[in-house]
Amino acid sequence: DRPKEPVFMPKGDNVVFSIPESFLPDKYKGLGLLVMPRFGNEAKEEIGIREISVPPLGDILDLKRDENFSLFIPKHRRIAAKLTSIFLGVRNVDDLLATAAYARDRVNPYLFNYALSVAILHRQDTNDLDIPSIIRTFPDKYVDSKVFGRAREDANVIPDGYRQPIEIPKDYTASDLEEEHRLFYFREDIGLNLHHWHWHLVYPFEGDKSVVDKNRRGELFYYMHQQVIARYNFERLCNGMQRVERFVDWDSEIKEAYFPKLDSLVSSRAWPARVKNQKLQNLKRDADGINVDVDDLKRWRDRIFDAIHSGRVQNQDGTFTALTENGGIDVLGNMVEASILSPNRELYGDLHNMGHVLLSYIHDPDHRHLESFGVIGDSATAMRDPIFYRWHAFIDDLFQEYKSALPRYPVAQLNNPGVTVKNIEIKTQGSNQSNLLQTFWQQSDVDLSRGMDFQPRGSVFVRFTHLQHRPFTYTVQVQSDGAREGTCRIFLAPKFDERGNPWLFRDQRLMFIELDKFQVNLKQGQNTITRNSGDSSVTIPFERTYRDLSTSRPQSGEALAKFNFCGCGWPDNLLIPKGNAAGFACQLFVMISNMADDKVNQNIAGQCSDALSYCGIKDKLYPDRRSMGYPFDRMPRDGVETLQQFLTPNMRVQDVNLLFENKTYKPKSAP
Ligand code: CUO
Repeated sequence: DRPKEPVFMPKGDNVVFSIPESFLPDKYKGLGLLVMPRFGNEAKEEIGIREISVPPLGDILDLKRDENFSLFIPKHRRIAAKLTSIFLGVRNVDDLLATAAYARDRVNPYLFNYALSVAILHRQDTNDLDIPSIIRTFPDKYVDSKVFGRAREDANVIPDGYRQPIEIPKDYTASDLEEEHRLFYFREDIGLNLHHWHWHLVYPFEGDKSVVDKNRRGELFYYMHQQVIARYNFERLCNGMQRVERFVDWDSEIKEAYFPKLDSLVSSRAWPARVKNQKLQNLKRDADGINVDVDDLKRWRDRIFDAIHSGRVQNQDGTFTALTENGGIDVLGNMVEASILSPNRELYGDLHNMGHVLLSYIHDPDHRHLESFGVIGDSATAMRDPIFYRWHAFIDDLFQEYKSALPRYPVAQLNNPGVTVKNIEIKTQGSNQSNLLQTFWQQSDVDLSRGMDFQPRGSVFVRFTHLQHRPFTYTVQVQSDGAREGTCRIFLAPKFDERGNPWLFRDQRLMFIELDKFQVNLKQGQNTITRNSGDSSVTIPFERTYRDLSTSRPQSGEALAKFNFCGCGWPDNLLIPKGNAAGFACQLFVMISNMADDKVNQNIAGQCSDALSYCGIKDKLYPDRRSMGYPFDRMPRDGVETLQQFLTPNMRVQDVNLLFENKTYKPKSAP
């Protein structure tokens, strides 16, 4: 809480840390003895910090407290890995607390928050500890900077309990003159950006191998971001736009601009804008230790294409490893991102990460204006900028190039003999019409006060507007010739392309967004499977996205514990794309695959596993043996041109209408 206030000031619900005088930063030494007791009197609970000898922080302190921090910048990654290692290495929770208390007022607040969060996520003895959502600590990364002026005013003048929520207009970053602005509700969705931040927190690409080396993390990097692009394209079609154009010509001007309207409370600077028609330029920023050319990016890209086309990668020691049918995508994911698991960072470089960096410094490539990076340089804010999607569409295309070279799934790898899907139906709450999905605007309130330093205590709520859908239920009728286990896989895609023509399967397969995946136990004969949209394996509930910021706090211990992986998950409010006011034609796809080829034998009891599709399960194997994206991750077998031709009896498709109601519901009044 309150990242810039000294550690001895009360935090959270009036907890105060009593720290040894020797831990104080120099400017409070001596003075500390005078000010600490004063704040101690305000607090309800006092936590004593042990005086231990903390390892030297060294170059971790090179990043000043009022600078911005980005994991994409190699120097920042290195010091983040160092600080994380320090937090991971201390013997017990008491020492971790002491080390954190010592570091907190010395280290850059963003860096401190990141390293401590990763350590808490990965230490055994902090397994059950709740890491606060980043929007609580750094609300400035998520909401219009105008809010903070008003919030300060309110907090100083109006007593706690009488303050009204400050309303953020739903589209504050641009006007309708900008076509790309139609997608503001997706790009700037707070829950979406929180998901992305949390995903990268759970899957760091640098640091101790024990932290980075997770089951199928390279493949999950590919799949989670592939789904982001599929979902973004879906939204674009709903808005009468074309699919996003891959950013492939790196010498061309970038026509889309982005003006974030965010100010950093930590650095007291505005996040730089990206004006239109800029070109990538070579970076030479000595202060950041960055010296990278556009040509470096091109060489890495070409070598990666070579590896894809030759079906093997060259390791650091000169040997070669084949990109195998199932494991190849994992190697490639680590190589493209790139993580420390890349087989050869010298040769294949750091393509995806450095793309973020080059784009984020496009306004000041040689640091002559002493400007920091733009929003695409931070995983907490990157998804706001349209260029994020153009860059990731290029990255995804690399993976698709590899996937399209893989053997096609023969019928035997798709069908589930004896199992036939007979019917699918969607029922939306409050509607009598079958196979209708409905979306609308909803307002919600969050409390930002815990991220606002040196303000009077008490809550400061802001009210923001986001997309939402009515809850719905799937009912699937399945005929089985015996008792069988299977995996029910549910996807949705637009029925027509941007010109209104029916799709070729080879293109439509990339438009399918995963809605749910769960196990079913079939009995012999007729089976009726029902499933609620709120149980989706893709999403986490709204309350968990916002955690203790929401007015409706999750109160049970069960819900509060195990937040760690649980904070990762697609926001429930964006499960269903927006559709449009006339009704947008979609196809719902349901498949019951054969469990014999899906099953991963492990016990996941007690683990948070309800957003497993994009996030995996903490400390466990990815709970589905199939390639991620199955059955749409490969080109179709010979002779299959349409979705209908692709279907085997255990699959079925249902037309669904996606209707948007252009009405805004106040908090608690949602239908
Ligand atoms: Cu998630 Cu480019 O990887 O942002």
